[in-house]
Amino acid sequence: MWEDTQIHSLSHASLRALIESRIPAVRIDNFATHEEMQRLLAGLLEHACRTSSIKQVARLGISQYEQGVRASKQAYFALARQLDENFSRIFAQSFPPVQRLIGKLSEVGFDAEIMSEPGLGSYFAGNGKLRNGFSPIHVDFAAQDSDGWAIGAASAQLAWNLYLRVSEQGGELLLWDKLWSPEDDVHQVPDSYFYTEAVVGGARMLSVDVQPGEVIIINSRNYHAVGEARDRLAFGSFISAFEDGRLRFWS
Ligand SMILES: O=C(O)CCC(=O)C(=O)O
Repeated sequence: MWEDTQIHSLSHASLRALIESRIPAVRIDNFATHEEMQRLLAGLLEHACRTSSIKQVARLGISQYEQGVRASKQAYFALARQLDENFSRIFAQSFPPVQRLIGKLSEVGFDAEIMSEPGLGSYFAGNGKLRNGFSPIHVDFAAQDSDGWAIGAASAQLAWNLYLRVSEQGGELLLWDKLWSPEDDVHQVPDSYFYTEAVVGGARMLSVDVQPGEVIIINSRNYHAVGEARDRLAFGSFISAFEDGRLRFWS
């Protein structure tokens, strides 16, 4: 349960509290300059491969669930190698957001790096998400669906987003003080990863107006949603937290 409803600045203690779901979110202001963000945004829109899970979100990149769990591990890691090349070029013309965040987590005392799978190499980490519409209530927690993948052994999962372009209206990030547990699945909408509002009935909710240039990190096992948005572009990935303290990035 949250100890307060504040968004905390990044420190070892705040990130630890987020991993334990004791606070709703951690914010890093001024993560990138306007110029860096414009270049990243342009590079992603022009050069990144596009995939999607729902029509409201064009994913500029790939996802372990869509291209991995629903296809195969081999397919995901083969794509990951292609995208590493594609994205290195985009980052060379803008800046490397994943490595910048890894640096910031290391500075506050975490063992942070990109996730790897024994025998298959590094996961892909860092997608653009171009949103037109809303994302209903959901969680992102690999232990739910990733048996046989190293991320399935994580004890907690975070999601971070750098907001490159925000919606003129709406597009708020909605967070609930409730963690997913298996018995919640009676509220899951059939054939989707969304849940009906009954799943968060009675839980505290925080609405966050996201700002361009900031990074917000959430515990993605907490129920969350995004309000109706136009042309909202966020860039981010998941971070698995393991019992031994390792933080590992992947998408
Ligand atoms: O874009 C956001 O603010 C959060 C998006 C989201 O649902 C997620 O990262 O899982």
